[in-house]
Amino acid sequence: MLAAADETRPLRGLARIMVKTMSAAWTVPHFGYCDEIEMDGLIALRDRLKPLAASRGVKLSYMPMILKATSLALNQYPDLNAHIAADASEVTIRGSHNIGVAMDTPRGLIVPNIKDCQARSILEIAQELNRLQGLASQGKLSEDDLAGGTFTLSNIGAIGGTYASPVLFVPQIAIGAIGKMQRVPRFGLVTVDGPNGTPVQEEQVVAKHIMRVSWAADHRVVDGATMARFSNQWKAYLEEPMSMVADLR
Ligand code: CAO
Repeated sequence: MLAAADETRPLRGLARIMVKTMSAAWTVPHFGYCDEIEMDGLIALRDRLKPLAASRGVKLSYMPMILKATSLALNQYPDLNAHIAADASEVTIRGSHNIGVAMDTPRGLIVPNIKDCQARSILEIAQELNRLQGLASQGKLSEDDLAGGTFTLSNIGAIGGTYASPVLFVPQIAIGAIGKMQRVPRFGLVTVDGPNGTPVQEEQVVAKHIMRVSWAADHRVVDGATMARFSNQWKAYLEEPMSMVADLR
């Protein structure tokens, strides 16, 4: 078969914006940090909340709960919800948690943000995510939907893959990429009958739902220890979702 003719395409519109933003991001010294999260508790919570969400006309994926956990963790690590000045002379800690969600659309990558996640319930976040997803798929997001993001999550696992190396969305200083949730073997404690018929706990290989997260942060202003502590808190919320209730305001 003959090779097809070469084709040169101009980079315009969203593609042009991606050239500019990603080139700017690559000048920032950043570091990566990964961890894995056991999602069985969150799966059970979503199963319970899904009918309630549906009765209010809301489609509930895992993202709204992940976004709420992010906002609750940012309450404890507010320095990560920040913008850095172009000349790196100052950092502005942002009061609102306007968390961007990277979206794969027919026109390319676009990152609208959910305003004030700190003040929204999980179902309100879900409702807003539904709205943004609907507009993004039709190419109808407003400038306001796209402006003012303070932190970003990219659920690349919705398409596939476990780890990623996300690129900062400057002037934001941190971003997280979420991998595909998978059922995999892990060690866990199982209750079995002991010698006298009394229940005892035994370590066995058990099935767990695992989701990986890959964070990237601007190493000029964020140190690895802060990112690790933030990630630990975020992981704790997702693995024990009832703990989110304790910190809701
Ligand atoms: N692991 C397992 N299942 C996942 C998943 C994951 N990481 N992410 C989504 N799913 C599931 C959802 O729970 C949903 O299942 P149900 O039908 O049972 O509810 C289904 O897949 C479809 O989810 P969705 O994609 O419609 O919704 P979402 O809220 O999870 O994600 C969005 C929304 C916009 C983040 C996603 O659609 C998307 O566009 N992801 C791609 C992001 C991207 O391109 N990042 C790269 C940026 S750098 O170039």
